[in-house]
Amino acid sequence: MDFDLTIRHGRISNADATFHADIGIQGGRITAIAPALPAGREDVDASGRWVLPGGIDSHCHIEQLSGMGVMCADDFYSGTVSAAFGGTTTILSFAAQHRNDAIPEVLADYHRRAAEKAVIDYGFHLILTNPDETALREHLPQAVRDGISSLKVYMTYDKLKLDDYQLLDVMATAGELGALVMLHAENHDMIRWVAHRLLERGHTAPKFHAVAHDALAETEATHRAIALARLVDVPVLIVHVAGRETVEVIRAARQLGAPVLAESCPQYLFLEAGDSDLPGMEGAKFCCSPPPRDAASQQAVWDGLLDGTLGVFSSDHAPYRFDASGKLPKGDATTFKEMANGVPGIELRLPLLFSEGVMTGRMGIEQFVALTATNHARMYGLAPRKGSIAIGADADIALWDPTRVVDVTAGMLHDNVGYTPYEGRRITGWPTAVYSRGRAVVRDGVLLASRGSGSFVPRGRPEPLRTSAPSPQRGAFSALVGLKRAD
Ligand code: DUC
Ligand code: ZN
Ligand code: ZN
Ligand code: ZN
Repeated sequence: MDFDLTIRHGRISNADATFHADIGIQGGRITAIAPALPAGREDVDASGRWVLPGGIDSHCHIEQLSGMGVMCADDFYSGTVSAAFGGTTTILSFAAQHRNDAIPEVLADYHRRAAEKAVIDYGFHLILTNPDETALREHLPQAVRDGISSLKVYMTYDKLKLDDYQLLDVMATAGELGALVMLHAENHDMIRWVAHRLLERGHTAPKFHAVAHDALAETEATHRAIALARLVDVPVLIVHVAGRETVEVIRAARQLGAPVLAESCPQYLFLEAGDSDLPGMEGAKFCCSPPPRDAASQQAVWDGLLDGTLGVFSSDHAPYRFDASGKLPKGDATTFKEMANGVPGIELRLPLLFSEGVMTGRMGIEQFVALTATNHARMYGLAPRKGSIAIGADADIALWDPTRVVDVTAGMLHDNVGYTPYEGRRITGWPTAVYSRGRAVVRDGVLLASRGSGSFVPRGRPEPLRTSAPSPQRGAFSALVGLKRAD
């Protein structure tokens, strides 16, 4: 046994167990886990540290043009550096098709930019806005063969939205290909109608964003998305769940056996609609879609994460600077309808949940690992290579100091946003060393990895699509309408 790296005397937690052991790493992979391994060429003493699988952030926007044409503030360098400082070792960000873009070119462009800059491993979900025959019959199958086994579609935004007919086409095709469909579920016309009435009456301030995106718009669209998925019997994943009723709709559907998965994010636990009620444009720092809601919704999101209704906790990092290049295209004259949508969170995602979930006793460390790493790996086809500390897996590991207390300031973060909606918050527990495939990326607050040292991770079939047999009730229907599924 000749290890490149050993991490010894730590307390290891996976999604299913916690134990004391040493970890031996060779060639970027974990090759031994045992009580007393000999020291490797590099030997890390993890006494007093919690040794966890590196986080997987399966929802972040990096170096992406938004639907409204605004470029994110983080490129693949700052975005992945910031992720790594927060204990994350793999990101799945979006490769966005805008309506006239050819998908192969979109993907090639994201591949090129990420390969040059990323410091941790990455993959992409395709944002599909034009599901025509070529996209569905040629480009999507090719993308799946190339390891991009998930896509995101939108039910709102003029430039992104698909109608229900198109959503069914996408879901049916995804079922055939073994790709997972992620849905941004909000009712477009409800938002449009309310926003129009608000603006007509001069209600333009950031705080009206949450009024325009009423919780009912989210609940209705989620219910509809689930009905569409049940019709074609194809798993879907509802992203960024914010509202109490939405959690209830998803829980009820899952109890019926519907193939629905769901995600939530820090902003729905730690922010609320009232945070955007500030003088001037300040409130825009707290605006994302769907918007954070009220205390009852925060509690419902906690409950959903704890009972498995919400299986993944991602950042939805949508980084825009607080100026005309980002959040405020018209400066102080920007209406809530014109603001760039989204809040940063790629670096604080794990520390916030560690502090408020694990350190308060709300959630066990194993559930933390499941929600922040293991479930992402399973749902998005990264397992068994990523998401757990196991022999044969990539050595993507974070060492956490549960006693470290940090008071958050925007200045201490490594993104390129310039503000954080979590300014001033006290966090207990922090990742002090982060390894990606056995390379130290961050140690004691110092970046050790170089630009472009991260790699693209081709993904296999997401687990929900591997395990779900067609439901018997829908078998005859599927035959009649010619639904096929990947085998
Ligand atoms: N949807 C996202 O997924 N992220 C940011 C904003 C949005 O509408
Ligand atoms: Zn030991
Ligand atoms: Zn979205
Ligand atoms: Zn997003």
